[in-house]
Amino acid sequence: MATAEKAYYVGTDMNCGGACLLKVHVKDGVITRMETDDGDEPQLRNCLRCRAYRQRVYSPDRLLYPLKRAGERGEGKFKRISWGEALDTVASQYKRVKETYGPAAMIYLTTGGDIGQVHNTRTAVRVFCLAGGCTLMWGVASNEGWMFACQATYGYPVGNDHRDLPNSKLVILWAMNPAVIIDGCGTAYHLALAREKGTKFIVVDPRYTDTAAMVADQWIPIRPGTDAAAMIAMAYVMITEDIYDKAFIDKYTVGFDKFKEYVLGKEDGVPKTPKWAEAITGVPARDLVQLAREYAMIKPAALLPSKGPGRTAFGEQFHRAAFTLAAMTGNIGKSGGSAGSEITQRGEIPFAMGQAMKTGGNPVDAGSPMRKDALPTPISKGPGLVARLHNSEIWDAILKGKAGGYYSDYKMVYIANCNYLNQYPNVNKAVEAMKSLEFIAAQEQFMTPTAKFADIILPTCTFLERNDAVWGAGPHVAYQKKVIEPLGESRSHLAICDDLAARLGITGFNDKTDEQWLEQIMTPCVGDFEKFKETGVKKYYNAPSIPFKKEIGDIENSPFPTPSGKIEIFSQQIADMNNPLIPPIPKYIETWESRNDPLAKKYPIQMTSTHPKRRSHSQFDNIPWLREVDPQVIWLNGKDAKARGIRDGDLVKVFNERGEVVIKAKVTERIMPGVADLPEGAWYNPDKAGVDHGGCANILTIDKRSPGGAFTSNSCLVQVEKA
Ligand SMILES: Nc1nc2c(c(=O)[nH]1)N[C@H]1C(S)=C(S)[C@@H](COP(=O)(O)OP(=O)(O)OC[C@H]3O[C@@H](n4cnc5c(=O)[nH]c(N)nc54)[C@H](O)[C@@H]3O)O[C@H]1N2
Ligand SMILES: Nc1nc2c(c(=O)[nH]1)N[C@H]1C(S)=C(S)[C@@H](COP(=O)(O)OP(=O)(O)OC[C@H]3O[C@@H](n4cnc5c(=O)[nH]c(N)nc54)[C@H](O)[C@@H]3O)O[C@H]1N2
Ligand SMILES: [Mo]
Repeated sequence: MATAEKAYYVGTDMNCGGACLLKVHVKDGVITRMETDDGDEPQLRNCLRCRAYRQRVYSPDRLLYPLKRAGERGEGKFKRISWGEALDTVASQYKRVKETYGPAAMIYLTTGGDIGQVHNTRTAVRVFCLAGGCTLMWGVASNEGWMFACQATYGYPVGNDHRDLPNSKLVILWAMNPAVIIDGCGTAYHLALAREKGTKFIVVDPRYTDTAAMVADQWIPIRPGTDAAAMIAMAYVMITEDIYDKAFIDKYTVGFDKFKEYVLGKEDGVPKTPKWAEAITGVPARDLVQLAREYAMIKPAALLPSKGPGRTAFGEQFHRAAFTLAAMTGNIGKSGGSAGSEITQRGEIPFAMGQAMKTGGNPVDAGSPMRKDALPTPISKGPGLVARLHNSEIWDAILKGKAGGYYSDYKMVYIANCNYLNQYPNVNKAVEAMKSLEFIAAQEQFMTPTAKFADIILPTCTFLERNDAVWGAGPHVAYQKKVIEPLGESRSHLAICDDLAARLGITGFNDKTDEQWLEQIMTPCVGDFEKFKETGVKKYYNAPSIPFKKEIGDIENSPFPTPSGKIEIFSQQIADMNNPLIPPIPKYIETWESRNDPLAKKYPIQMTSTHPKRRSHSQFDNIPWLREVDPQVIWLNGKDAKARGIRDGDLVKVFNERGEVVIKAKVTERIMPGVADLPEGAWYNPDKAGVDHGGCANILTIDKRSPGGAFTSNSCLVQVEKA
């Protein structure tokens, strides 16, 4: 007998940082339609991606059965097998690799992925740690530069709470684009509230973003990778016009004098004037002067840097410079101000949400020394280990191993929750590396460009097919109800890991059901777990948290957790690294592949790869509704297009020494001349000659990390020609 349709509120989970709320209608075990939060304000409304999620769940391309490779790596030919055979193969390959080459020869590849408490990327880490160890990664693609800068300057990373934005008189969105980048559900809404209150908005970005269109009073286009120069010139204006907050600098910071010497040119003979910065950044000196004056004199003001400019060579310097300006204007620890952080504040939700099941120590990490170029702080302990591979260097490490100076030779990878080949730089090198491995296993929902290289594919279900919980920047926590049964034979992360653990001889891996875990984790934060399950969400209405309010309120008793106890504009810890490419004060260092690089003669266009509106990275690339809304194109300025005889909608070749992409051009004045943008995440789709027709940006990006660990995808020179 047919049952009535029911609707459930479900927190979402797909690597965009949103954790927004879906209203999912279900009838007879089938999702019939999807809406969004229509409950209490502030509503946690979904964007286009979540609203199209039904097409993702029921996509004809979903992987429903375990698969075994039946053709060449990358060819995409597979044969259906049983779960028993799939997991036996993975377990026996891990044991073989560990016994033959040592546990470091197995790399666990993952990105942040899901943010669920029970089903997440840490679950498989725990399996391999308990089974003898594996190589783990460092260098978070999102924001390693920011984290490095936070550790050095403040002692720990902390994000802003978007609910405080309407208290700002001036907001400088330094490449921040919350109208598209949901990272913190509700940020765009709070920008709109601020705008209504009369807050002034300035956007600094090579592109006129959707957010600029929504709120900006002024758009300042800037060349990629040059932001630190602009900020240092702003410091020059504030110092020479004597408009910075000296009392704040004296009380809360160390090392400003050394920075001042550099800014005024006493250190290197080059005064960092607005004219100096104009030549580097392309921003007229008068605009930099005005920006500096406004930021110094309109109070309180929030300079909000996004992660995008940090994803460049020497991206650490951008964040260190932003923090220094926040200190010079005395905006740290104050309502309406900002420490120059991202909008990621979930920290002061009044509960401690545990990580379901601790990871346990990794025997490979335990045997490893520290890198010389890591900060000796607790946060960097993992990333600082020599045994860890930087995300940008993974393909090189696989191809070269110990002979190339890496910690081990690498023979096997286990991939969960990421589309690694597509999402990390230098795809052509990735293809070569993946072909060279002895064994590859992938947990996937779709036949992604990465999954095509796997020997065994373990089909994973979506968040609508298992129980979990997520937290978000509302701030809120949301329940993820299993609204339908897993499709086909797909399974949840934890279910896969349970079976794999058993095959690897691990006892006591998991003694609870998903519900028991959730009850244990969630009860302390939501109180009534049953009610939480029923309503699907709990929103918190505590006062907005202000990063570093405690330290600024009482520095004597609440010092910053830095060696000096203060905000470190000069960092002795960095000085001790003795690396001129990681200077102890924020400096402008010209990036590789800048417009002055000799390579620019051949490849004169600076290419960025921004995060796309219609995808969360590569997720949703195959969803028809979304392809229609926002086709993959490369943005090109009219001046550059005209010089090349390219018209809007023409197919163009985008290439450099690493590879070639053929894609449609969008000719627009919304991007500055000399810069092109190919949004990241489109699926690699090569022809026989290896030319990509999918629009995958990482065909072109360089696999080289910044000295402090930043991902450098926005430092990339290309040439564009009519195809
Ligand atoms: N829709 C959507 N939202 C997402 C994601 C997604 O894939 N899709 N991914 C999520 C994740 S994991 C992350 S890490 C965040 C990323 O969030 P962001 O890093 O903020 O996003 P991006 O679009 O890469 O970059 C933001 C802006 O930086 C500009 N930009 C690039 N290089 C430079 C530069 O050198 N200088 C300056 N001034 N601007 C520059 C770009 O033009 C772009 O408008 O987004 C999250 N949210
Ligand atoms: N050129 C360039 N490259 C970039 C960036 C850039 O700005 N420019 N940004 C970088 C950044 S910040 C990031 S965070 C990375 C992201 O890189 P990835 O994390 O690799 O990107 P996703 O496309 O989100 O890949 C997630 C994959 O996991 C699969 N999956 C398996 N199990 C599950 C599950 O249970 N749930 C979900 N939701 N998915 C599952 C999905 O189907 C999908 O294929 O990309 C980086 N790459
Ligand atoms: Mo990210």
